[in-house]
Amino acid sequence: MMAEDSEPPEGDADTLTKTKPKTARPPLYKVLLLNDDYTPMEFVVMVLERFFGLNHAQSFELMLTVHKKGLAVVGVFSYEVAETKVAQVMDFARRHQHPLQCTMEKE
Ligand code: TYC
Repeated sequence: MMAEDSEPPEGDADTLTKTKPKTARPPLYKVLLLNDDYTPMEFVVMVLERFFGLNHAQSFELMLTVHKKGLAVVGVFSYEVAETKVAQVMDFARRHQHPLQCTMEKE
């Protein structure tokens, strides 16, 4: 067994051991919209347009995905932005007396 075999190739040692200065990225959070049997489709489309900046066609398509699949990720944000979006959706749904549910989870 030759000791050299387990050594880094000559000249590359520096590259292989140098620690790259890391810029810590803040964790991201997925905002999920859940399907239910009562919230009107048009209301969900309005929510997606209003709080997630999607156009009507995008909102309609995403609403249908939630309707068919049971839930979908409607956006990915920093913790604070995700928390705000969830609160805005939940408050808007509650004020209109719809049972629409919105949650967040770490990506
Ligand atoms: N399933 C609802 C209906 O048939 C529509 C709906 C879509 C509700 C998406 C919630 O997140 C939702 N009226």
